Amino acid sequence: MSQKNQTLGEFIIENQTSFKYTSGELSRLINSIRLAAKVVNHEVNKAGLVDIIGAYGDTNIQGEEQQKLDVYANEKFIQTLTNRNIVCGIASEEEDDFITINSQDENNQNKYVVLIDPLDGSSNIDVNVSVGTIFSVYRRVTPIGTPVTIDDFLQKGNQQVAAGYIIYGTSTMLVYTTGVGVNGFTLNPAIGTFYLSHPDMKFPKDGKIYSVNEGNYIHFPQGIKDYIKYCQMEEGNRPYTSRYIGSLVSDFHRNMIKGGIYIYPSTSKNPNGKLRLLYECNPMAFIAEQANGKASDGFTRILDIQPTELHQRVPFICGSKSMVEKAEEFMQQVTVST
Ligand code: AHM
Ligand code: MG
Repeated sequence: MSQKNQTLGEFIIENQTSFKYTSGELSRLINSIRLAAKVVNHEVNKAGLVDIIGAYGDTNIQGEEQQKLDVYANEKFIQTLTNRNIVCGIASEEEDDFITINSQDENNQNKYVVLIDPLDGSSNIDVNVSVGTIFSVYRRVTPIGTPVTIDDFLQKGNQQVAAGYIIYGTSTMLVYTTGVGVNGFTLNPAIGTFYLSHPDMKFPKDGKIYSVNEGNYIHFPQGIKDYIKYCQMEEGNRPYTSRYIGSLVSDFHRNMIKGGIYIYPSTSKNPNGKLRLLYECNPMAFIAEQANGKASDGFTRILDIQPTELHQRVPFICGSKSMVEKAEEFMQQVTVST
């Protein structure tokens, strides 16, 4: 029986039998993420003290400038995941192509692939605002013992076996699901241990917070413009409150606790929005659904979208179920009437 103040290590051991593929492998995988999270957390917390922030002088595949801590986090997560003979492939926001891992185990039994955004919202680092790590885990679909292929990564989100995020905020938390609810663990930095602080997290069915970059308003689809106006209208429990950190993990986390909706829609400039399906939207959608929330692109459930590319983008509407359904209604009304 999970209880508050249980350590993450204890929780993993106690709950590994509830995972449908009962083996210790997934537990070891979560354990390695826990370790990398602590290492990255240590570095993120030092960001203001040492000369580690600032541009690294390189650009990633999306043409965005990488920050030093992005590179650091990417290396640490890859290193930690590679060292444990569990993962056979990794895809990362910071890597153009997926990485094949040759197991040191001579039978090469590694079954899992991990997709990761090592440091999301990294433009927030140099102004001391929360950033996060997002991860998504699948079982490979190609035969065990052979090198991974792109098919192992281009799986629908509904095939995820685990997903989670780490939020480096006022405190550091690891929140994850293996398909049986969502649990949140807070790091006690004095002793380096994560404790279960938020058992069985759930989105309130409805909420009062909407999170969207309204600076892009004129480029939004009509359905989203109409929904935003609806949020602002004085009626019932509205107007809602607008809160946008610009760090998906932090905006999502707050909305899950308080009730709210996060929107990154398509825009006239970026028809598929900004966020990446495989290592941003799918893991957040899996967590949202496991917490009674909902995630869609306005028309289709995020978890049912067939990916076609590693770094694919998708419009993203995610949060309290009633709010997402309302936003979808507005999107679909416009399609019907045009
Ligand atoms: P990143 O992966 O380059 O950090 O971009 C993802 C981030 C999200 O965390 C955040 O919600 C969004 O980009 C903010 O974008 P914008 O500044 O366009 O509103
Ligand atoms: Mg990102």
